[in-house]
Order: sequence, then C-alpha cells, then structure tokens
Amino acid sequence: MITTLRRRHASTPRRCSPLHVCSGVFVALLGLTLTPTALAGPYSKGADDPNNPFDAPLPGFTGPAGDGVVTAGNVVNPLFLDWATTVADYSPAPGVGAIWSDPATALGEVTGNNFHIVSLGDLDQPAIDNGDPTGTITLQFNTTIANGPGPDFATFENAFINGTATDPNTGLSFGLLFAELGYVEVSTDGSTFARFDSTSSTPTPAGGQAFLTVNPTDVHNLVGKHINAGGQSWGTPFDLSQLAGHAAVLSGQVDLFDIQYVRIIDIPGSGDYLDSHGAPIYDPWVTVDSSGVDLEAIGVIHHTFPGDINFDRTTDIGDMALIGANWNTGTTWDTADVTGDGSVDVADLAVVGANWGATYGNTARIESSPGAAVPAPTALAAALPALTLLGRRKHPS
Ligand SMILES: [Ca+2]
Ligand SMILES: [Ca+2]
Ligand SMILES: [Ca+2]
Ligand SMILES: [Ca+2]
Repeated sequence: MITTLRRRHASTPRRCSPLHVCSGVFVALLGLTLTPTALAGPYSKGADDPNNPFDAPLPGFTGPAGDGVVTAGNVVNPLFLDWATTVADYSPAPGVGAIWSDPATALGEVTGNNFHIVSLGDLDQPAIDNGDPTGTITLQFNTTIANGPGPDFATFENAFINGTATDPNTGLSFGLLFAELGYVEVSTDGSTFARFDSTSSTPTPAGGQAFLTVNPTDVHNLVGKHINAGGQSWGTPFDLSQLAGHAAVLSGQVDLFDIQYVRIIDIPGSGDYLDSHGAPIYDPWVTVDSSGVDLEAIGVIHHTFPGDINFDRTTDIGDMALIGANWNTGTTWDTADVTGDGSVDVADLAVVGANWGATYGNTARIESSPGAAVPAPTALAAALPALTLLGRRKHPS
C-alpha cells in the first residue's frame, strides 16, 4: 500500500554502494525478504517490438513513415506529455570528451540524433577496484511523473545495431546492440531514490569487450537497451507500479504519484556491477570519450492533471465514480485523493467539480480550461447528495 505522506525534506539519504542494490540492503536490514521482480524474458528487442509483454520499446517518433522512424513528416510521439526540463545534478566519471559534457543536451524532446547526447563516463578496472563513483545524471521535470496505467516515462540513450541474431521463434534476424547500460532511479524529494529492479543475463565475455554486442532480449529495466540512432528512435519504458513494494515507497519517502526526479547511474560493464538478481552486468567496456551511458532524453507519459484520477486526460464522470467508490477510504491519487491529504472527501470532490469537463493533451499545462467559467454539470450536481449520504453512512456521528 502506498501512502501519500510527502516528506519534502527527508532524513539523511541512505548511502548505497553501486555494487549492491539499495533496496536490497535496506530491506535486509529490516529483516524482510526482498523479491526482485522475477521476469523470465525474453525481453524486448532493440526496436519495433510492440508485443513484448515486459518492456516493449516506445517509439520516439510516429507518423506516416512508421513508428520509430526519424524522418521529415514524422513527429515526436504525442504519447509523451513532457520532457526533462532541469538538470539537478551531473556527476560524470572522469574522461568524458568536452563536447559530450553538456548535461542540458538531455533536456527537451527526443531528437533521434545519436550525437545529441550527454555522456556519463566509464570506469576502468583500477577505478572500479578503488571504489570510484560511477557517472550519474539527475533530471527534473516541469510537471511531476505519476503512476498511471502501464509505463510512465521512457529513457532514450543512443544504442545502435552492432551485430545480428536470429529469433528462435520466428527465424527472423534482429539487431544486437552497442548498448551502454545504466540503472534508473526515481525520487520525490531529490534525496531518497528508489531504483528499478533490473535483469541482465548477457553471457560472460570471452575477451576484450570494448565493442561488446548486447542482446537486448537479455536485458530488462536498464537505460540503453533500445536503439536511438541511425534513423531509428525507441525509448525504454519504465512503469512506476513496479516500485510499489520498494521500501522507500512503503515508507512514504517516494510517492509514485509525485515523482520529481529521475536519476541515471552508469554501469561500467566489467561484471563488477550486478542486476537485481545478483548477476553480473556486461556492456561495452572500457569505453572512452563519449563513454558510458549517452543520455539523449527522458519523456514523461503520465502526470497528474487536476481531477483526472484515472489518467484518461479528461476530468469527468469516470473520475467522479472513483470519488464515490473511494469516499472516506481512499488515501492515494489512484484511490481518488486528488488533494494529497490522505483522505477522500468534499475537498477532492470540489477539485473534480472545479475542473469538470477539462481535457488535457501535450500542452495541457496551459490549455486546460477548468474553473468558474464551467457551470456545475448536471451529473456533478446529481452525484453530490449521494456522495454526501455515503459519507454519512460510513462515519455516523
Ligand atoms: Ca505505471
Ligand atoms: Ca551509447
Ligand atoms: Ca479522467
Ligand atoms: Ca483529499
């Protein structure tokens, strides 16, 4: 269960070695059992795999030329409501080329341009053995990310095809990738982060691996596993609902309906860094210049709009029904607490009423037309007495 407690100024952040999974350490301390999402795969291919049940790549561009195709006439996928707007922190590993060191490059819409990136840098074995920090970047958004149905945001790296393999089921070939991988974490307050469980079953490299090919169907929930180069643009989806059992979410420190930060942590692919199951992660290593994760963009799919409890981008009877269903019992956005005070009552009803009929799209932050100009609808007026009665029944005085 998720609470709506929002600690904007959380206590001292937990410090976690990159060699371990933060949540695992924390939960172990509590004496509980951590069960990472045990998904068997095969995970999605690097491009155009819409039916993969785990992590179907999301096209950065859509239009008459087809999904994921970067060309004149196609447009940035309107699935994405928003894009990163602010660099909260950029701490690359040493050695990133100057032209790949501008973190603002990761802000704004996806471009599909594999040179329009900021690099996080890589670590060689002595640096890893020394415990040097890996490169990271933390981005913020104009509007917070929320846990709606399905994936809630997507990361765009600049992975490209660097080999081929054959799908055993279809006999069709697909691309193996030059994929520089990283962990993905989210935060409400910028202090406490929750990391997505990840999987990497890439076989141990036989030798030099500076140009290691990664089979994307072996990799899950790591930034960098989808193609965003050479005229193709595909983002890696992340679904906040997968963090519902994370200790920081359960404690209320991370609110899945109020995510304000996304942090990317590069993984030097030596095998020293592990997935959530304890398996070593391999990727091209050691890379130089535009080394490590090359972040191009982060797109937002879901954020909360006033009164739109069910994330269908309009405030109407569907949301009103959720108010009724959760009257006096709801505690989170998806259980109709749109005011964030931990209960569902007339204050939440008022928000829905005030925004009745508003519709929200890509520019919804400014185009929403709720408020006094919209007369109280008949449906709302009719629902009010019933809801009030419902409230009285549940809490007799
Ligand atoms: Ca979701
Ligand atoms: Ca890259
Ligand atoms: Ca709605
Ligand atoms: Ca409320």
